[in-house]
Formats: sequence, structure tokens, C-alpha cells
Amino acid sequence: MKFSLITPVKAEELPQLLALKQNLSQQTMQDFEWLIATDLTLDLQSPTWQTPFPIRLTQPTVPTIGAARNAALASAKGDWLVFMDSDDYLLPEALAHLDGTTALTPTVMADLHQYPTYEPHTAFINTLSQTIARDNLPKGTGSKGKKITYRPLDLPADLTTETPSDLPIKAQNWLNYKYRLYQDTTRWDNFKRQLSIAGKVINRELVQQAKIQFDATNPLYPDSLFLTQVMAHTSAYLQLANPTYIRVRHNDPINAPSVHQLPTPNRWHDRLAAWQLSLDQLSAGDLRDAFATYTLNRLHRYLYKSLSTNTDDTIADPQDLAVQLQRYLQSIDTPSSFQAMPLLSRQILHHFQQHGTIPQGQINTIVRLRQLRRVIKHHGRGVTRLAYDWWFTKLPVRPKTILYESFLGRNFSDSPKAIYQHLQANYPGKFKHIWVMADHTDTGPGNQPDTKVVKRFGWRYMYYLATARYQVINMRQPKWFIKRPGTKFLATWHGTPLKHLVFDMDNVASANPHYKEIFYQQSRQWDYLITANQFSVDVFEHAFMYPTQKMLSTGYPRNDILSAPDKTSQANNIKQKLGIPLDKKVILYAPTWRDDDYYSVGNYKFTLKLDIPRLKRELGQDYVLVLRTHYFITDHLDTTGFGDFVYNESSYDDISELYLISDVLITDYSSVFFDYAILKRPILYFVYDYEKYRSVLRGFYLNMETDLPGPLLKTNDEVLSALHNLPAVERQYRDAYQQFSKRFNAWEDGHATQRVVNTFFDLK
Ligand code: C2G
Repeated sequence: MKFSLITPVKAEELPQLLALKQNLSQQTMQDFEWLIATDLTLDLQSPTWQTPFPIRLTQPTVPTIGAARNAALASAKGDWLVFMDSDDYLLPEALAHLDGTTALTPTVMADLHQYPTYEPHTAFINTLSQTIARDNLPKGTGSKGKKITYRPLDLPADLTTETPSDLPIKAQNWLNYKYRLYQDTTRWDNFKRQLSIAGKVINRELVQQAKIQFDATNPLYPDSLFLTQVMAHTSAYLQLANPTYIRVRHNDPINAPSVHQLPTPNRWHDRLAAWQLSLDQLSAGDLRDAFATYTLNRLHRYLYKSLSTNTDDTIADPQDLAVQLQRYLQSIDTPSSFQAMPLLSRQILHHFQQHGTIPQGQINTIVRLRQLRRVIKHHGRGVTRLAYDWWFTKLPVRPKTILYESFLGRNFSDSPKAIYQHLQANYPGKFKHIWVMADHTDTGPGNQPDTKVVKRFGWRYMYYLATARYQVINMRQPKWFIKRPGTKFLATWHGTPLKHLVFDMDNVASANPHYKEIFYQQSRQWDYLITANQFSVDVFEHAFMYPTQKMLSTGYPRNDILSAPDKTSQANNIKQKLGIPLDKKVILYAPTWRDDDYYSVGNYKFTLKLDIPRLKRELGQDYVLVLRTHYFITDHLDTTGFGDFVYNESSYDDISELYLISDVLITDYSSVFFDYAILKRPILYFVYDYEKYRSVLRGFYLNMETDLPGPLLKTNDEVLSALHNLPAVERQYRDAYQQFSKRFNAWEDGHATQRVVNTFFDLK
């Protein structure tokens, strides 16, 4: 038996385990056993668990991961131990590749090379096919967004030997690069990487002879001892050049925290205990030095701050921890480890080592220096941020000032605009209005009484963000926003949810890995959240984990315009403003964005799949097309070739004005149709990527096949045919449309703004 794969498993991880079983069955090399360390009872005789390789269960003595791994170690039969976590996956050739590596000798610790991703396994598990190809990998998320390089391993078919000087260059490169071998002290250069057990491959006899064990008493950090001992007993570290171990990371620390995200007050106690044990077992030498340096670097200002103020409830017993830390620092007998630290940190550590307390002065200096570094890094924005933190948030709150922001300041629109206009019309002179715009040339509401336009992240923005009593914002506030006592935050949000949101989404590949956590903190600062219908109330309660008592069940202020008595004359004015002939009918095409199609976070691409030349040919007599891409899309679609048929209104301020002038809407998975339906005009869904969007990218709250007020169309033929036969489409969807309106538009009577304003503002 070549390999023993070891996987500790908790009861709730059973679904992942089945996926991992399927994944392991795809290994091209099957000379391995799988040891599942668990107290679960699995019926290994049942057909579910029939596999080409043997599976065995090993029972841990105590319920810790360390004990589970020890139990598996004791009964392993393979020459090599391979450590795998239950939610991770292997590329199909991982073990074969390792097996063919001649440098894999008993005194080497090998590494299958982790490939971190935030994508859910459902997104990639079926495409990890028999060949290793870059295209089959999920989207990688290395530390700090670092790109992982991947070398194609397409070997020449005639390659048979490993010591060839006369081989083609490509084959030689392949051989040279298929692993990296670090020997002697050079292996400490990537010390941190070696301290993670996932994907490590270690000789079984070496482990058993040296009696190396995991620390079964430490619930959070059992690996440190094991790995440092393995390093002490091996002489080299071998890493496969290409990643073959897919490590699925977790980004929902609120609902589904991984072990390392669990909010436990014993974290630092356990961590220090693990370090102490590891250090005590290491004899003097460069490994001991490297370990000490590594751990000193991980002591940071948050810990110091908590220890010096004694106020942090993330630390169970600060006094006890201080004793533990002092003892640890005293057992570091290598001056070089301290020397490797920056000056201030070194001073703090020495002070602590001697006195067991933190020097407050040095801590303050570190905090200030960090802030200064941020200023330098972010240029202008850093300076204004500093003013926000240090100065503006200390000034008195301005009781009559309202700050508004729509779509990150990209336009003057949406519910904040409706609320602003209502207040201006009905309470002139009562408030001071501040509009945030992203671009300093954008005049927003224009030159209006009591109204100022401020540039997002500029000086005046920071000042008003800190001092305005009211904030009316349709997306999220910045994550460094400080909610001051006496201020009120109105989250208007920006649409009825069709696509899964936040806590209902599986991992988020394109978003910030801390997205869910940040969202949770930010939404706790909202005093009210506006909802457009009961359906949204129900969804936001779980998707945002937001309490229903704090929701305003009013309908959307932005939609009042769609029920205005003078909407026809307003529509004519808008058409004229845009230069659209009044006798032409209007098709509005307003698609949404795709999570997997981006340049960088927040900057998305869009590929136009609608056949515009054909639309123009067949419908140009009667219609014009108004094209409106989502505000995340940074591609500017070139429509110059279509003459006066296409109006690209992607940067037009307010989409509700475009609804008013259009006779039919084409959209896809955008929430625009919930609002448009108030007009009772036909809606078509151009969903050329339906399967992928539904199952891989997002998932929906509605059944798009039965719940919508219009047809799902996957091809241009279908779109054109529907446009040619709109009356028939309308007849066909009459009942569905009625149902839909009842469900989603019941509150939209044209007076939502008034209801919101009356509740939220102090109008006395
Ligand atoms: N929007 C727009 N133009 C588009 C698409 C959207 O102006 N082509 C505006 C509409 O006001 C829409 C809002 O942006 O209601 C949200 O757009 P969605 O496409 O629904 O996507 P998203 O921004 O991901 O928001 O609860 C709703 C969700 O948050 C969806």
C-alpha cells in the first residue's frame, strides 16, 4: 500500500465526505487506503461506500482533531501518510504525480501544493476531469489575491525516462519544474507553508519510529507540535510545482465558521500553549530559531492592545495569558529571533519578557505609524480618512443635515433621490442636503437650494459623513464608517431580491473573502431597511440576518414615479431630452452583471449577446433600443455603428425614467423587472446563460420557470419572435402577470416616499 489518506470528520461534514469520496475515486493512481477518523457510524458495506480503494474508520479516543489524526496514524498501513481535510479536493493526477517523483525519499516531507479557492465545490467538482488543465481549476484566491501560476503538464507522448539530456526543451522543463526541493536551511524560507497539515505527505515509518504525535489536548492548534517534529526529523521539503490540492476556504464566519474563525476566548491561550509545547521539544539549532522568529512575528498589536487594556472579551483571562506569554518569551533563548523583528516590536517584546506588561507608549506609536502608512498608501483618501477618524467624528452632530448616496455615488437616482425630492418639495428650508457623487464633475441634483454636492472620499464628504444626523444610502456604507450616537441610518437598498444574497450565497468567488462578515457588521449599523414587498421582508430576514422589526414595509420610494398621475407627460419630456422621436416605440434592454466575468473586484465585463443588427433590421421602423448596462459594468459598449437605432443610456442617472419611456423591457436576472411590472407593460427575459447562472453563479429565490410575468428566451430567434408577437405574449402571460403584481407590487401605490419620510425623519 503506497498511501494512507487521513481525513478527520465531524458529523455535520458528512455531505462533504461524499463529495470527497467521489473526488478520490477519480484519482488516476489508486494504490491507497482512506482512513476516516470519526465517531460517526458509517455503513461501509452499503453501495454508497463501494470504492476502488479500501476505506476504514478509526475512532478517536477524545473528540479533538488531534486525537482523530493520532488514531488514524496508529492504524495506517501505507508507506506514506497523506493529510486531507474533509472539504478539500485533489486533482485527479495528484497521487500519480507524487508517486512518480523520484526525489520522494523517507527523509523528505512532501507537499501536494495547496490551491486556495472560495468557490463552492459544486462549481468545479464535476469539471476536475482526468487531465490536469488550468481551465478546470476553480477561481483561485491566494493570499491577498495573489495569482497562482500554473504550468501546463502536457507531456510529450514519447517521454519514458527521467534523466534525459537529449529530450525536447518542453519535456526538460517539465521535468525540471515538476517539483521544488528545499534542503538545508533554505527550507526555512517558506516556513509558514510547512506549518499547515493539509496536503502534506510524510513517511509513515519515520513518524512511527520517532513517535511523532498530534497534540490531542489542544482543541484548536494540534498540528504545530506534529509538524515541527516532522521538520526536525526530515532533511528536506519537497513541493510539487503545480498545485494539486484544492483547499476550499470559508467566508461565512458568522454562520459557518471554520475552526480558525470560531469566536473562542481561548484562542490565544491555546495558540501559546501549542507554541510552548513545540518550542520545548525542539533542540537548539536553526529550526528552533526559525520557529521562534515565526511565532514572534505573529504576536501583533491587537494582542498587545487587549493585554494592555484588559477589556477584550476575546481573551478569557488576560492576566493568565500575560503570564503564559511572558513564560513563552523567556524560553526563546535565541537573540537572533528578536533581532529579526522591527525595532518597536522588539522593544515591546523585550519589555514584556522582563516585566510581563505592555509598554503603552510604544503601542500608541505603532497604532499611529500604521495609520500613517495607510495615508501614504492611499494618497489623498488616506489623509481624509485620518481626518475622519481623528477629528471629524469628534465634532458635534448636525441635527438638520442629511447625507444621500446612490450606487456608490455613481448617479443621482433611486430611493435617496425620491426622498430628497419629496423633502425639498414639502419641507423647503427645513434640512440641509448633502449629495455624494463619485466624480467631481458630476453635479448630481444640480444647483438647488440647501443642497451641496460632495466628492466621495474627499474632505467635505468625510466631514458630512461624520457629522450628518441622517444617512440615506442605497448600498453599503464604507466598512470604516463609525455609527455615532444620535445619528440615524436609513438603508434604502436597491431591489427586490431574485438572486441569492449574502448569507444565502454559497462561497463568493469574486467578492472580498470577508464579504459576509463585513456585511454583517455593516448592516448592524442600519436603523431601518426599506422593503418593497412582503417577499423581500422574508428574504432579507435570512439573507441579511436582519430583524424584521427594523424593516420599513412601505414599498420603494424610487417607484412612486411609476404611479404618478402625470407619468405620460413626464415620459414625453424625457424622450425629448434624450432625443428619441416621440413616434418611435422604445425597447429597454437592462441586463445585470455576472459574478464570474470581471477585470477586478467591482469592475465587471459585459458581452453583448443581443443581435442588435438583426433587431434594427427587423424592428427599426417602429422601435428604438435603449441599452442600459448595470452600474458595475466598466466596459463601454461601442454602439456607434447602429446610428439612431440604439441609445446607450448606461450612464443615464435614473433608470426609473427609462422605465417610463419604454414600451417593453428585456432583462435577465436583474431586479429591474420587479419595479417595471408596476407599469404593467410586457417583460421578456433574455437568459442565454440560464443554466450556469442558476446553478453555478447564484441560485434564485423564485422559480424563474413558473413565477415570472413573461417568457424565458434563450436565443435571439426567440427574442425576435416575442417582439414581433407582443400582444400574443401579453395574452399568454396575463394570469401570471396578475399573480406576480399581487405578490410583488401590492404596496407600490405611489406614496411610499411619504410613508418612509414620516417614519424616519424628525419633522416637527
Ligand atoms: N440597475 C440599472 N441598470 C441595470 C441593472 C440594474 O440601473 N442594467 C439598477 C436598478 O435600479 C436595479 C438595481 O440597479 O434595481 C440593482 O440591480 P440588479 O441587476 O438587481 O443587481 P444587484 O446590483 O446585484 O442587486 O436585492 C437586489 C439585489 O441586491 C440585486
